[in-house]
Formats: sequence, structure tokens, C-alpha cells
Amino acid sequence: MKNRELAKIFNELAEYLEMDGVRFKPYAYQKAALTLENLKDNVEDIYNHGGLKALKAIPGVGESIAQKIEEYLNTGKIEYYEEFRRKLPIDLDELIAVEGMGPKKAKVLFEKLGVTNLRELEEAARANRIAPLKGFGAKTEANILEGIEFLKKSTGRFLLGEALPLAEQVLAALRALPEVEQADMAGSLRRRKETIGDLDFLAVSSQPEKVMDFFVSRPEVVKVHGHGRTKSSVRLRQGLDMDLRVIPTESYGAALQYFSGSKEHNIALRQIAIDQGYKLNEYGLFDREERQVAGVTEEEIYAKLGLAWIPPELREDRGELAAAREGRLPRLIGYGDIKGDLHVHCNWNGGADSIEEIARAALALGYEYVGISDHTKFLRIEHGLDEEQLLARNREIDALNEKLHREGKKFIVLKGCEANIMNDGTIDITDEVLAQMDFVIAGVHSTFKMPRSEMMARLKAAMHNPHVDIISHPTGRILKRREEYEVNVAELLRLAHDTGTVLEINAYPERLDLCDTNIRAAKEAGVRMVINTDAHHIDQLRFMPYGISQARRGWAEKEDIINAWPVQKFITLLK
Ligand code: DGT
Ligand code: CA
Ligand code: CA
Repeated sequence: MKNRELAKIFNELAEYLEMDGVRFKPYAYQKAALTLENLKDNVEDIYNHGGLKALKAIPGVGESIAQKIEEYLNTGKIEYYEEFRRKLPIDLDELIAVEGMGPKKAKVLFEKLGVTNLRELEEAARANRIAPLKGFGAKTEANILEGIEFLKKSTGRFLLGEALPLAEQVLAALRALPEVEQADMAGSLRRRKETIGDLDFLAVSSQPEKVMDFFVSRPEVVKVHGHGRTKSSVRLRQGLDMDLRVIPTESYGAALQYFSGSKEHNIALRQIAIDQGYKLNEYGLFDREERQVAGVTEEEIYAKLGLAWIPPELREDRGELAAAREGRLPRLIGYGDIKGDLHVHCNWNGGADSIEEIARAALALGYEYVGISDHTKFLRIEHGLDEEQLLARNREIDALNEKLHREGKKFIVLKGCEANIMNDGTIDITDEVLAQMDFVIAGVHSTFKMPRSEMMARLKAAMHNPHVDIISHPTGRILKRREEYEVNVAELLRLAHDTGTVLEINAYPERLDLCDTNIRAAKEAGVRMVINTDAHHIDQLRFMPYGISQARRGWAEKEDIINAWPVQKFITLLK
């Protein structure tokens, strides 16, 4: 758990250094932070076993950063970081979470107005004290207020990508207890909603006290809201709450159904039960004589009501109950159906790993191919590649493919890029070089604030470009931070359909873009999609299930998702 604390400090250090205009160093700290966040082993264990030398063996960790890790593990702080904090005692994390606020702006606002946290930032903006400052202006001030409003709406909820790994650990620990006969996640987690309010767990046990004692004394628990025989509720260090209910076996299916939700689905299902003369609650399904007719499993409850079992991702009262009755539930894309990832950044640009490391990691995941899609030259901060660099990188990929072939691997690395869509819809790489790619992803990475008609003209031009195969993160939203840009989704889908352009379902936890409802609309419009991780680090290849879950919530089947197809079939589809 020290991994995360250190990653946070290194990220902040990068921000501080950036504020001071230091070059290169911020990137080194960001990279180390990313590595630590994704490290499977505990950095403390690594240090205890192998000392400073073992720390330096972690990719992206050099001498100076290794020493800082050592200092933190030994003293609980890093003096270099504390110095910055003394000079600039502000809640940097909180301030730069506001869209439009960067470290440099935060520094100016502290120096000129004494702003140290979000509340003071809001006060300053409301009092119009920010607009007169040099380099700010009324528009920036309005954007800051808008950003704060957006943050307020989304606080209290956690990204699926943050909540699920935590919940998986808790669930594994519960299931490992000898006193636990059965345990599951419920609530929005089980439905794999893009954000999660709290973690819900259910268990069956003949010794509930023991299970509850274990649950409330987990190491990450900082507060116990309630500690009972059938229900306990706690707050985790990460800031979110979790509940555990212990349920008798005969009601387990009914409780799992009830606590999985959604509330809307439950209300509609309860009405179906009433219409058929039953009563449904978290204890079971009961007939008019109050006899329990189902409840041990979810399946028998749905079956008794004349419905097929409904995958939790669909339980949002968006037509799934009628579909279950009429036997036309979608055959959802499965979590094991993806054959390759087409959106991976390598160390030629903002990524951390070499193409070969990425290829071997993808092979280990059981993929048949991986597509390298580096940023292109317009994106300077991400070290975007120009034409010459792209071609040189392609030669590296050719050589690697030959090597893998010689090793007898049935695996191919595809040559791609994630080019930038300029304001006028042109692509920042020449057609001649685009034509030499196996596939081209294009995305909006700049000038997000554009009137809708201009943004649509921009996207339209890009989709009509004969080289552009895929549009990445099509609406540009960043969960908890940035609204989508002005996009008319219905028109986007029509354009994608007419031009044969594939739309991305970006699995990166902050993005999940397209979102579930847009995925559903895309499917209905006959638009093909691709689920990509946008990994900048090989460990982020494991973000794939978050994208799959949203595809499932959007009713997508294998047929709708081109990277669930055999490689040859999808290559022929590309333009
Ligand atoms: P969250 O935690 O905000 O991400 O969303 P959920 O869906 O996990 O909601 P939560 O934790 O408040 O409750 C878990 C489940 O319990 C919910 O999905 C459905 C069920 N539930 C909660 N309150 C009600 C209710 O008032 N009526 C019905 N029918 N079901 C409820
Ligand atoms: Ca919940
Ligand atoms: Ca709950």
C-alpha cells in the first residue's frame, strides 16, 4: 500500500517541478508514479528483500528516485517533497482536479490571491477576483466555476477501475474464510457501472459473528459505521464505504437479486411478480399463501416469473425484462472474447514500455495480436511521432514480427497510430505515411471547447478521411473531471455508419468512452466498435475488462466488436 502513497507523492513532485518550469524531471517522476501504481509487488517487500539495489531494478526507477523511496520507507517522508510543500502549502491535488486548472495556474492563484484549496478557489472565482489576473480573464474564470460545479456533481462516487480491484481483494479474502460458504459482490459493482457509490457484499455463513469480525477489522478499514450479526458497514482508507450482509441460504438468491439492483430493475421486476400473484422481496418469492416458491438462486426467481436469467450488467430497466420474457436477450460479448488490443502506446512516445515488452505482455494475456498506436506529432507533450519516426518505428515492428515468427509464435504486432484530428478535421500526418499503417486511429486531443456545429464538421472530415479506421474516445469525456465536448451522438453514429468508421470503447478507467448508453445506440445504428485499453504501461493492458463491462451494459455482442473477431476478418474490414 506504500506503492500508492509514493505514487501520489511522485505525481505531486512532478507537478511542483512543472510549476517551476523544470524540464524532463517531471516526466521521470510521473513515469515512476505510473510504475508504482501498477506494480504487483509491495515496494516495501521489494526493499526489505533486496535493499536499494532491488528498488533500482524496478523499471523507471533510477538512483535518485530509489533513494527517495528508501527515505520514505525509513522515515515516512521525503525531504525534497516537504521542501516544496513548505514553499507552496496548497492542496495541489484538489485544485488541479478542476478542469482548466494546472499546476502553474494554482501557483499564481496562491501567490496573488492566497488560494490554497477548492473552497477558496470557488470563493475567488465567485468574487470575480480571478478574471483581472494576467493570463486568466473572464473566460478562464467561468471555466473554473464550471469545472468546480462538475466536480461537485461527481464527488462521492468512485471509478469502477478504482473500486473493482479493491472489491476483488475483499471478496477473495471473504471466500477464503472457512466460515464462509458463499460470497458475492452485489450493487453497482456487480452491474459494473462506470462509477460506484459504495461496495456491497453478500455472504452465507453459519458463523456470521466471525465473518463480521473479520470484515470490520480488514487493514484498509478506517471507520466502522455499524457492526452487527447480519449487516456491517465500514469506511475504507480510500474514502469509500462497504457493506456486508450475511444471508440465510434459503434467501441467498433473493438477496443477491435484490441487492444487485438496480433499484429501477427491482421495482419493475416486483411489479411483474405482483401481476402474477406473487410477492417478491429480499427474502424470496412468495405465493398468495405466503409460501416461498423461489429464493435460493436468482435463476429460479427469474424462471418462476417466466423470465430468462438476466446478466447483472443489463439490469437497469432499459428493456431487459421484456427481452428476457420474449427470449431475445442479447448474447453478450464475453470477458474472454477479446483477441487483441489496438490502442497501446509504446516508449516511442508517452508510453513506458518497448514494443517487444508490449508484444510479450499481450501474448501472455492470450491475445493473437496487438496494435501499437502512438501519438503523432501535434501532441508534443506526449512526444508525438512525426512521419519519419513513424516509419522508423514501423521497421522496428517488422523486425519484431520476424523474430516472433522465428520463435514459432502465432502472434502479430500491427502498425498503427493515434493521430490528432486538427481543428479543421485534417489529420496531422501525411496521407502517404498513413497509407503505410495497418490501421489508423484518429482522436480529438486539443481544442475541446468548440461549438457543436464546428465539432461535428471536424469529426465528419476526419471520418471521411479514407485512411482513418477508428475514432478514439469519441466524446472526449473524462469521468469526474471533464464533460464531453459538444458532440451530437446521433449524427456521429450516422457518419460512422455511412463511412464504415469504427468507434472506440476506450477501457481506460477515467474514460469508458463510448459509455454504455452510447454503445447501445451505436449497436442499434449498425456501427462497429473496438474495445481498447489506451495503455501507456503494460500493466494497463489489464484495463480491458472495464471496457468489456461497458460493452455488455450497452448490449453489445461479439459481432459488434471487431477485436473479438479473428484477426484476418477484422483486417479486411478496415478501410
Ligand atoms: P451505488 O452504490 O450508488 O453505486 O449504487 P447501488 O446500485 O449499488 O445502490 P446501493 O448500494 O444504494 O444499493 C444496493 C442495491 O440495493 C441497489 O442496487 C438496489 C437495492 N436497493 C437499495 N435501495 C432500494 C430501494 O429503495 N428499492 C429497491 N427496490 N431496491 C433498493
Ligand atoms: Ca452500492
Ligand atoms: Ca450499499
